[in-house]
Amino acid sequence: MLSRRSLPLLAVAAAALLAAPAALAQTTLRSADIHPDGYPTVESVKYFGEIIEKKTNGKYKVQVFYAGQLGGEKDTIEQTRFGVIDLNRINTAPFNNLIPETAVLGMPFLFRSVEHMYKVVDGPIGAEIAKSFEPHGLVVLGFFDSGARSMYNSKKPIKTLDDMKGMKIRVQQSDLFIGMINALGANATPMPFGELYSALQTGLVDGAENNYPSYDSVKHYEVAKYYSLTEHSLAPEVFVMSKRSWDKLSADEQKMFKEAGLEATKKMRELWAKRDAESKERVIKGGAIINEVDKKPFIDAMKPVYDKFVTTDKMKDLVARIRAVD
Ligand code: GTR
Repeated sequence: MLSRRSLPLLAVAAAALLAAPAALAQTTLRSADIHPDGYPTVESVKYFGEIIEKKTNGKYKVQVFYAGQLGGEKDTIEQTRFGVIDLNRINTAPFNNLIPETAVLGMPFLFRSVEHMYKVVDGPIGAEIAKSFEPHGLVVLGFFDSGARSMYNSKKPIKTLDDMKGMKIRVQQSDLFIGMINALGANATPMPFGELYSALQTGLVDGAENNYPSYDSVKHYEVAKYYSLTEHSLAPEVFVMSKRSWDKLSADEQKMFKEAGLEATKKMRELWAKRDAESKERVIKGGAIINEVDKKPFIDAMKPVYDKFVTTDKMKDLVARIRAVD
């Protein structure tokens, strides 16, 4: 039976109920990726979302818009900076023109191995480069692996530097990548990844450069079967959050997001190693012809690229420090 004395208690309970929807209000964070569902980057950001949802008791959810549903990488950078997109998994290359420090990570033949790259991005240099995103409205939550980028084309195997002459090679929208390809004697054509299959098919370009999983996932090997192991750049992927969305989080939530970013990075690297091997097998089965390349002439041809793109003292210092990491 309700007594008079229970009434204030009921009022408190009713007020709590009314307040509850606001407290539990769910925010769905939108995340962009140009890769298809199932790709390691997409799966790792989904994993990030699962961690966040659990840790915030459902307050935040992440929805990954994969396969370029929100646009090409260059467009989504702008949308992320302005908070239209909350999260973005993207290669470091499309950031090069906006944030010069990121170009350091894509410099040709700079990293000696994937382990070297991990050591750099996981250490103080990575933290410093991550900081350079903030004045541009972005917070870095993790650097993901993107393997090594190699040349592929529809014409012939690239064995010597001479084979690059006159080739029309698609690159990411980054002056550094344009400079790299031109310095090899080819003609660089920047375009979004999503347009590349038909550009290869129609002969608008002869080739491109990428890792095995990207070459595989959108079946570029069907229209460009020569894959030559130049392994010229290890430019990693970066997982970023819009600073506008980040600033809406409490300090505790920001900590959770950073931790979840690290977990997603770990997950991505596991998934990547597996996918890299699977993709190599799949492209070979699909008709790709893979050849080794004597890298020395390619490395030598990159000297002017360093002179042209490593211009500030800060960048020179970063390159020297990266080389010194063992
Ligand atoms: C991939 C990378 C993408 C995109 C693509 C490209 O390796 O994962 O983010 O940069 O290359 O070449 O456009």
